[in-house]
Amino acid sequence: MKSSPSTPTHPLALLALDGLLGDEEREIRATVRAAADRELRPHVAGWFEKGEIPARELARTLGGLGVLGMHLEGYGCAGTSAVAYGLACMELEAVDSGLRSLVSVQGSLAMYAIWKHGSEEQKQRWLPKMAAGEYIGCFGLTEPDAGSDPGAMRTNAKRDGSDWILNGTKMWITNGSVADVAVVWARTEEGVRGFLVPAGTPGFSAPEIKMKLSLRASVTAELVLDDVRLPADAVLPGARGLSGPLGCLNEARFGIVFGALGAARDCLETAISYAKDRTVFDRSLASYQLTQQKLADMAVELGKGMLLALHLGRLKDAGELTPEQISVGKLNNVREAIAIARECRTLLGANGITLEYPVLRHANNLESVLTYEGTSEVHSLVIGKALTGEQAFR
Ligand code: TGC
Ligand code: FAD
Repeated sequence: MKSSPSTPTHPLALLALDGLLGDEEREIRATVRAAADRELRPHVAGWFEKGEIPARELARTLGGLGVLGMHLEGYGCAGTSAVAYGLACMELEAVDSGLRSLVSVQGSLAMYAIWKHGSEEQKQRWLPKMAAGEYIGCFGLTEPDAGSDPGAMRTNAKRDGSDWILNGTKMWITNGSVADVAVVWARTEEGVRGFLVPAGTPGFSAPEIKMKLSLRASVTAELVLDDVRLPADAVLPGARGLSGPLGCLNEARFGIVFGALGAARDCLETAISYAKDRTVFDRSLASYQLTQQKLADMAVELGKGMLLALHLGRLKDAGELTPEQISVGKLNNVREAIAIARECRTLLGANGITLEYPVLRHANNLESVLTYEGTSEVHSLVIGKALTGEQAFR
């Protein structure tokens, strides 16, 4: 005789992980989740289908919510813990990786670069309005022929009197065509340096990249710099060498460690609910052992990923997090999130391929997440170098 079903446990409640969060962290998470469910989730499938987002309106909404540069201190930023920032990323990515991308690039890349390396004047000029979502920023590191190896960049800046002249092309730049300011990394006689390029500067253009099958609810653009003349005060005074941009990547990669789990959680919640409702061969799909094996494996990976994210977050809040540890988190959590999204898709059968359900949208988005902010191969090599002391990049 079959026993009657008991009350289901949420996958993340299985390990009672909420007990590891502080009250303020739980409150921030609840606020972001409620706002995301109210203002973003109802529209996201439509944005994805059209391949268009109302970027300005979204930036203001996210600024109003306080998530833009939320882990930074001063200049209109909230100064929250790293864990709180991670949880916000998770809630945003539970809606769509593209929305978390907007926030990552604005707060952890463009704002962080200015906050960390900018002059006081640059910080006052850009940060408060970026925190409010009135200005949008982008971060141009990748080039058509220099992605995993940014040290091979060709974009260059040459001095002309006290001015700088920039030439080159950046590729795959999130927020690029809607940005008010682009943080552009260029080769100079003094090594790699960062420049603030305001939109509308003569010689600067940002054509949007279309026909994407992933991150369709996100703006991606090329940045073209054709003899762009910038004044002396456009350079970020605090950044010299490749460690400048790579240090910014640590911030955004950390957000992804949490964010990717949001997408995975949304897929798993959807799959569990679907499996309980769907009847196959006269019984609920959820009642079959093969289904439960899939769900159990996914819940275990989601819980392990969450433990890892929280551990890294606590290390970051203690000022002890290393780039190699971030690589462990980014590699594992994105790899598991994409595996979960793909497995959930199988449980939804044909319904899984539509935008009626979020799973294939998440899986497609996670293809980008697997590649950007350091590909899974790059993070494996970072970990391999830490383990052996030998670099295998070149
Ligand atoms: P290498 O010789 O190892 O290092 C050059 C200098 O940089 C320092 N460094 C770091 N500093 C801070 N944080 C890190 N994670 C760092 N990694 C290296 C290093 O100490 C050295 O400093 P110094 O003072 O001695 O000069 O550099 P390499 O050329 O061998 O490259 C290493 C490698 C492959 C790990 C690195 O280039 C890399 O991470 N490649 C991946 C590139 C990448 O992730 N690009 C992302 C672009 S932005 C983006 O994708 C945004 S997506 C949108 C979104 O986030 O939503
Ligand atoms: P490549 O570097 O050409 O890599 C191709 C393949 O080779 C990968 O599998 C890679 O892992 C592998 N590979 C590379 N080196 C090695 C090696 N040494 N050993 C073994 N295998 C190797 N960049 C920005 O600067 N700013 C942004 O805002 C931004 N937003 C993005 C948004 C989207 C939607 C996407 C898809 C990308 C974005 N990027 C951005 C670019 C992203 O960071 C790069 O795509 C990424 O760093 C990989 O570079 P690549 O695409 O040139 O691939």
